[in-house]
Amino acid sequence: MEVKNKRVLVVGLGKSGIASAQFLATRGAHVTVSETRSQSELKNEIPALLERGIAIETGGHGERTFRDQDLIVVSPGVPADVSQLVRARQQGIPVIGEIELAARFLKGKIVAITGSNGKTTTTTLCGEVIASSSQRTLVGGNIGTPVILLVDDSTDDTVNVVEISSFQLETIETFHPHIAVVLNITPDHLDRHGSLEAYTAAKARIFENQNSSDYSVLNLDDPGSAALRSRTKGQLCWFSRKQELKGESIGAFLRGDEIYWRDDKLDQIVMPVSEIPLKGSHNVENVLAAIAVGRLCGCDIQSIRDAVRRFKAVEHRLQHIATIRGVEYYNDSKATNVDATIKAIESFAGNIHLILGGKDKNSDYTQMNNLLRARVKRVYTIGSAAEKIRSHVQPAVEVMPCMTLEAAVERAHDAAKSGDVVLLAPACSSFDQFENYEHRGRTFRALVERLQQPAAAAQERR
Ligand code: UMA
Repeated sequence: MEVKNKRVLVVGLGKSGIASAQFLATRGAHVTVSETRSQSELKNEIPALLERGIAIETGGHGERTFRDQDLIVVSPGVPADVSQLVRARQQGIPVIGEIELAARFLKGKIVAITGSNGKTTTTTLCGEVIASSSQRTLVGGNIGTPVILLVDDSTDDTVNVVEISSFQLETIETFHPHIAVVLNITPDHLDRHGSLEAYTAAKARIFENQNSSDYSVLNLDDPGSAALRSRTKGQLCWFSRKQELKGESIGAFLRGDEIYWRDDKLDQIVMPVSEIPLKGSHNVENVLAAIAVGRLCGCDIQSIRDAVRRFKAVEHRLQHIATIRGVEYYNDSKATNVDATIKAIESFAGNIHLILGGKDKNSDYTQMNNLLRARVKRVYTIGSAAEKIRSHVQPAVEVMPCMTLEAAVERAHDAAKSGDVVLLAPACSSFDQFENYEHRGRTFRALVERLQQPAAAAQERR
């Protein structure tokens, strides 16, 4: 793709927008960026862009800015139906996302991972599994490093392991993963996609450019993922915690307490489940998916097993923060939808003090009620979704409205007894009170660490 001397508009000045604008300017494009935030909010980002000769529109997307462009590159957080984009498409201007832009320059193979939950853990683990067999590996995407930033480091023998969201899949055209994984599909982002069907359709686009020399990795236990078998031309590879693979099927599965890999009608033992150093049955599924990817990339079983055993929980994903007076504190700030929160609760036997809330995504919180009744001692609500959550879950569990994360941590700390768990798994996005889920998770950690200080001082005094 030639961008030299082309007029390119980049929409949105977050991580993807900044990286795309810089990339395009370096390659000689005439770049403009358009962003809804004000100039003062972007005072840290603007100087470096101006230095590169990039024109900047802040405070909204002007109709005229979108005219007379050769190409528009949108950030994933910008909805596809923004009126200026709709009109640009009608005028025949190509509109692509950062992933598509990157795909046109990236060298090597692509392993792409999507799903409603588990993407980041699986992407990180796949990266470690493949790297452990001495293959050149780069990791990026929705996990936090825009894929466009991988381009300069990629070579023909690189395996690019990328986490891809439904938002990013909405604006692909030629993006072609050699291995595409859909971990699971449960309702998420319905505020943006409108319906579960539209959300599923966006996820299924990960297979759009695959052919019979590629692999599509699906979860046999998850109806949403398994149903996508009809939407791909790639060779199917399965993973399953609940069913053994038979016949011609290839994939990773559980038999008793051991994980097996099946290929060429042969079952090979990979490792016992007890060696997985992560909590929760959802993480067994993530590991099965990563083992499947590792085998499809030609990794030997011993290096896969070693990589899994060495793996540490990714930050903000059921991450153990501290034990204070016998109470365990876990940060699962990345549980930004109801299904992820259900999986987090299922990872503990009971006695949970659960912090829920943030920005609602049109979610149905009543789905948690059976589990809340069985395993949660009290729910502490925060953020703008607090009242909706209270009305949905109060029939099942005691609810304490707290407004802020700080108040919730303090109340939970006051109430929890030795053997209890304080769990941040909010089932909502964070944007009402925090910059993002990482900021929310870091804040939780800092609040918990603050609680630790008096405990440590008291222990010293004793
Ligand atoms: N903006 C506009 N116009 C709009 C909407 C937004 O100008 O109509 C501006 C915002 O004011 C903001 C910028 O666009 O300045 C934000 O762009 P963005 O939301 O696309 O955020 P990035 O910083 O580019 O981060 C994106 C992903 N964000 C989203 O999809 C919301 C990051 O995923 C990803 O790590 C990053 O690209 C690199 O690939 C985050 C995420 O929350 C983790 N993802 C969702 C999820 O995992 O559930 C999908």
